[in-house]
Amino acid sequence: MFMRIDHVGIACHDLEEKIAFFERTFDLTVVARETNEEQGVKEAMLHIADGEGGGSYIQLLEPLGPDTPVGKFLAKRGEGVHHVAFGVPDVAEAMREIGGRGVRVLDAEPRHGTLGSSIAFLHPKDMGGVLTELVQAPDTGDAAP
Ligand code: V0V
Ligand code: CO
Repeated sequence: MFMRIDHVGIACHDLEEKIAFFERTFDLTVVARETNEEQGVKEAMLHIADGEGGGSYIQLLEPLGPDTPVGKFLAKRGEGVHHVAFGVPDVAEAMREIGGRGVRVLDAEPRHGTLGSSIAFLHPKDMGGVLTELVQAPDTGDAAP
């Protein structure tokens, strides 16, 4: 079901400052920046590697306000790992399968994620304390018949 780790999401107060730290410390490169109003974040993806079905990344997340998932997380826990995202071939199917195994799926339907992806979240309380995201990479046409 899980093909790879798509990204690890890290909550921070200052996106630009954290991007500069990752660039100069690990020689990582930003491949996308996006503001996602629905998710309440301003985020950047830093490329780690390419793999089957898509790449893997560090996702840096700055909240758009205090009453957002990342804003609440920062107030409660401070900066650090916010979620782990797994690549799946079909997010709707993964939501159905995992939901049927007693894990709360936080989204009724797939949402818009970064880099054109489709995403859904699983409740951290059902996932050993780890907020978990499912990611379906955009259809690039590579797999066309
Ligand atoms: C909250 N909790 C967490 C957590 N956030 N535990 C582990 N990891 C996290 N990130 C715990 C929190 O400590 C509480 O436990 C409990 O869950 C309830 O938290 P809360 O602060 O009262 O907040 P809620 O219940 O209002 O919301 C928590 C959930 C919410 C997880 C339901 O944050 C959510 O729906 N998240 C999914 C959307 C999201 O995170 N979007 C931002 C990333 P105690 O203290 O009661 O024990 S956007 C993204 O990744 C994008 C766009 C992308 O990849 O493309
Ligand atoms: Co994410």
